[in-house]
Amino acid sequence: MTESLNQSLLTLALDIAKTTSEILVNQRPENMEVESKSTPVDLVTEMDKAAEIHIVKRVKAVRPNDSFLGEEGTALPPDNPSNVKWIIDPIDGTVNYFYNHPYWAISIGVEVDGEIQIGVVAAPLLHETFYAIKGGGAYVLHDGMKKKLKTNSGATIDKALVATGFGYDPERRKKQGALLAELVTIARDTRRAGAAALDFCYVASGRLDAYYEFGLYPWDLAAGSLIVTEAGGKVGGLNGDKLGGDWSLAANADLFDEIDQIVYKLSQKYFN
Ligand code: LIP
Repeated sequence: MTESLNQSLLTLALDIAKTTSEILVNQRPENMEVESKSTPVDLVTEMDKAAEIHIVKRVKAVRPNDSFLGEEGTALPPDNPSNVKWIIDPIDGTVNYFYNHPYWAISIGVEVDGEIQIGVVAAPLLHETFYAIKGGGAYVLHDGMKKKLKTNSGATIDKALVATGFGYDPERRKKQGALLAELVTIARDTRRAGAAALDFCYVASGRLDAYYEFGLYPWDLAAGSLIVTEAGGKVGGLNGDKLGGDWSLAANADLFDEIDQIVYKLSQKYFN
């Protein structure tokens, strides 16, 4: 039963990611309305809201009792909730979208009975859709071709390409910058591209060896974390914590323990 439910949820999520991509690319206004959230540089555009409304509407049309956890909070709880919850970041990498910078994605995670079963991350301007089904592997669709995803292996921190991201609060960015300034002297190199969901997918596809960040929300990591684990990688918090707390870490399985302890020690130095 779970397998056929998961397959139908994946099919629906992939189709919704496709129609949402079409809206975000084809209807992107030159002068879009934008508001700020937690700080003046924490943006939400009219298209973030429009995309989330579209996603919720499409799901409700076929699954009216499902629940939602969306970054823009546009969905009302159903009267008689099912065991399925959609965890949505309609535009992950909003600042990039606002600047027409291609590194942004639609992230859709689907939980069944509280456990993530489906992850879909679509990057329309990069012509790639990453997806995974629990126990079924992780894949990327690129211009109609499907490729199975597998993380890197065997990296050590001095040969690791590590991504991270920053929050929107200046005091938090000060600490994040100080931690990165030390990490960059230890790792092969670092990247900060601005979309957590895609950073997870890049670990899953071997384009990064690891990705860590402080302060992610469930919608930033729901889909991407499943894609990493289904590609053979490992995700978690730091120092044995589960994913979903203050810290998020994803890495290939060989590197995870080493980078976990390095980032953990740096977090104790710069975040306390
Ligand atoms: C973004 C994350 C990114 C982080 C940004 C921002 P948003 O999410 O994907 O990793 O560094 O500060 O939080 O706000 O664009 O959905």
